[in-house]
Amino acid sequence: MKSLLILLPTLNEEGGLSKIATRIPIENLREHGWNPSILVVDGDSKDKTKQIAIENRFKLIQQAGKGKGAALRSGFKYALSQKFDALVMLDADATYDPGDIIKLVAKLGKFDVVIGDRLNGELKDESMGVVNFFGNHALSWIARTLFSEDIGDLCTGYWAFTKKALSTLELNSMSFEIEAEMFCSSTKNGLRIGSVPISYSKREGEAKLGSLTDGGRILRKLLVRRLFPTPAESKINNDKLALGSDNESQ
Ligand SMILES: Nc1nc2c(ncn2[C@@H]2O[C@H](COP(=O)(O)OP(=O)(O)O)[C@@H](O)[C@H]2O)c(=O)[nH]1
Ligand SMILES: [Mg+2]
Repeated sequence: MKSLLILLPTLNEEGGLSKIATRIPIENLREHGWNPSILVVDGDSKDKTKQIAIENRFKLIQQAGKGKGAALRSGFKYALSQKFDALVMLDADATYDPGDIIKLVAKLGKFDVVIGDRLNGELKDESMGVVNFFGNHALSWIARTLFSEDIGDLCTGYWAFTKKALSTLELNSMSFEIEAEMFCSSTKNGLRIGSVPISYSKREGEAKLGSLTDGGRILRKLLVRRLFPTPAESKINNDKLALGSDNESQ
């Protein structure tokens, strides 16, 4: 049996987390040879998010620093200190279908990294506003052009990595530009990137991403990584990234 770590970044995501908690296809994954465990990396939520994680017996750690990028990097660092064969990350706002985890991990091996592609998948009603729709297409096109690498949906929050692939990533993003940087670093390290079409639904709760500000940050990250493929020192010291010692549950 291979082990799979499922990483969920959360910031005040009680509605989304409680919805997806019951939908993670634990049995189906086991039937496909994967033994899953679930890791919630929280940004100090003030609602019931942490309680829901604990009730569901998920591993809960507190992120270092602030922002989704910092949270994912905390989660990756924790993951790399553990024994596992692959990692899947997805947003906890119930926009992504946890059932699609099966489709992503099925392609690992042939690929080092697999993304869930919303733009070539099924966008459900009210899942993505017009600005975000065009912004996501434009940023993905810019990424393909700058890096000569096929990527259908740069800003997707659904990614799967082999442990080896994850260990090669060099990241210093603090916020929503993290996925763009994951793409740039994967390309730089010669990782094979595959994709599967997925569905995308209306989120539960409030969005944290601001379309224009964060779109600008993502574009800037693509340009900076094209010129400087390796990140300069991060704003948060790698040693300070959480390993879950103080805030862990379970
Ligand atoms: N731990 C943590 N999670 C965050 C933070 N900001 C956003 N998230 C989570 O990242 C995911 C994506 O955020 P969301 O607002 O839906 O942005 P979008 O999907 O890119 O529009 C959700 O699960 C959020 O709860 C943060 O600062 N810390
Ligand atoms: Mg979202």
